[in-house]
Amino acid sequence: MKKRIMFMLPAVLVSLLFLINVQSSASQGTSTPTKVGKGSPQYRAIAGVSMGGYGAMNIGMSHPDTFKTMACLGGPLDMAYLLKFIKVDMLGNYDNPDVYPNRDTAIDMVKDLAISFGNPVYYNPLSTYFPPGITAENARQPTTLLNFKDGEFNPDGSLAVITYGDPFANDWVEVLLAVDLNGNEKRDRGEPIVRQFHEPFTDLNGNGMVDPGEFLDVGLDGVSGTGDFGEGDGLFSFNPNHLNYMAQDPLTYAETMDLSTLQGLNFYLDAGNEDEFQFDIHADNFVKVLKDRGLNVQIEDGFPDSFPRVSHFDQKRVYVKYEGGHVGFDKENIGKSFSQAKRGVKGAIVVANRFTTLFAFVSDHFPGGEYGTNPYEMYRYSSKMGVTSFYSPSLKRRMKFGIYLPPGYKESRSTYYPVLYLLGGYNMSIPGLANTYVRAALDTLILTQEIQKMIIVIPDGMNSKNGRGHFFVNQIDKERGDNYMDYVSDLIQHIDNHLQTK
Ligand SMILES: [Ca+2]
Ligand SMILES: [Ca+2]
Ligand SMILES: [Ca+2]
Ligand SMILES: [Ca+2]
Repeated sequence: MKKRIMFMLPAVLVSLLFLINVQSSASQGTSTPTKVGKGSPQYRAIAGVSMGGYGAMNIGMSHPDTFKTMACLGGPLDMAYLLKFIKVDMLGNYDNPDVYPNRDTAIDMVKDLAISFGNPVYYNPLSTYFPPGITAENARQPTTLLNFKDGEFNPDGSLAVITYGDPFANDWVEVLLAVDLNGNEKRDRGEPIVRQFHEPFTDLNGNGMVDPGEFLDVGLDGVSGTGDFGEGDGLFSFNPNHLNYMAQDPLTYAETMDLSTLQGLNFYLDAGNEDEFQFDIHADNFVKVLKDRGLNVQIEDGFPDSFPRVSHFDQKRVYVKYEGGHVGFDKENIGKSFSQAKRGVKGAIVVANRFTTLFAFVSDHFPGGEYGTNPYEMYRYSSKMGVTSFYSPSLKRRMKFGIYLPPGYKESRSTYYPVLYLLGGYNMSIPGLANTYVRAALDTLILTQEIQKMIIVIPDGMNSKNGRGHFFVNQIDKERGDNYMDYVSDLIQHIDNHLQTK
């Protein structure tokens, strides 16, 4: 059924349409749909890249009655591992960052994680955002905290602990504190970041867990006699903000979800074997949980077919490990990557492989469907791609979203389509996905019958209060954030109310 042809530039594509014998959809669109305008889980998919990959899996796995197919392209799936990464790899190696894309963005991400889930590094009973001793009044100016004890760097409290700017002096970090070793009231290279994720422990028996006798019951500050959070309670204590991370953890959903529900879900994952955020380890850990629960997962080293050919899988659960890092998304424009892939740009080909495989997996797991189009339909009832808006009752304001309607959509009011919700990466704009290049790629995939006709909806991944990513959660900090998971729910309702969804 599925033919293979090259991706072509849109103008070339149009002229070739008349030469290619394509299947007409006219005879397929007449069947009576069983469900109208309500949406049905087997005809809904949610997928995303990087931050949006997390959002897709977090929303999808917490709403298995809404989505049956979900996909994560190189995103966080294991929040415990994400916390470890922040503590050890990011903050523990602060002045030798190997973190893509740069320090500025990495710090913004920590801020946005703090807005979304609470500050991962410190516990402050007075604020989910600021470290202890810091308020909105002193966060954005030179502030020195005296007698701030820390078992790792300042056990007797004799050193000053300070606010600081990074990468520039006036670019206030707000959510982190540094130890001012040389007492000059600013952070110099090599001066450590205070990290109070949990009580000190040593994994003496090497089992990767905290066992009795392996931790010091001295509180999060790591110093005995201060009476801080967790001290002397007989338990291994960690920053209570971490509970908010673990409450929205795809890996925990996979561990705890009813087995028959989990079995019913279709998962597609990919990750680069050199991912700078180590999201490949997240995917490995997620797959291990699925396997531990007795579920088969097909694992591929590399894409079986490479752009312009498209990989297809019959299996319910697939994980593709591709060669490379957290590639492509610094461009923040997937459409341009499709364009570059046609010219043979190597990194862009990886991006194109990742998205064509995603689209094909989603399509192959929607039952039935309309494949193919024809020249008349593509002219008379051409596909649409654009950015529009709707009123979100949860956020009490109009919100943007991107939308793709397949060729032929406008031809009949009684033809119904499955929907893919596609969530972008951190700081990726809606037009980075909803643009003419992506539209041309989707049209071609439909024309060549690699994918069925579907509606694609692209929610807004930006927190309107700061113009940065929001992780598609109901953010814990209502002053700096908002209920973006509820926004996605509102959007689904809007789409089902106003579009011809299966
Ligand atoms: Ca200093
Ligand atoms: Ca242990
Ligand atoms: Ca203590
Ligand atoms: Ca304790």
